[in-house]
Amino acid sequence: MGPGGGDPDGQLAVKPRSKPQRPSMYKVLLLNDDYTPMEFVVHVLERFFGLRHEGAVEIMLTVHRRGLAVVGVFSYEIAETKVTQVMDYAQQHQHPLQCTMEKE
Ligand code: TYC
Repeated sequence: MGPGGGDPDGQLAVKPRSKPQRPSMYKVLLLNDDYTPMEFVVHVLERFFGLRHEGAVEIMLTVHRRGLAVVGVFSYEIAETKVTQVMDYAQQHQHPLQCTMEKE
């Protein structure tokens, strides 16, 4: 390519896509179960999602009552990291807590 970054010879193999797209965002969801202690879930929300205690209690109770809740919305990489951190931590403590992600 020339200094202007164009393609004067028309030799690029692939045409540029129509428009640059924003990266997709992903919801991180926490799922209810009958065995994970409420305090553990609150601790997870504080530790990995930076929630204040009151906010963590509120989300935990939403999950407990409704079956699941969105904990946050992140880029793919961050969402994946959060899910892995929560799942590993729950497993270390032998709780069946489940955390998943879903494209927004
Ligand atoms: N239902 C659990 C209990 O009664 C508490 C709980 C809340 C578990 C949220 C998981 O994601 C969860 N001990």
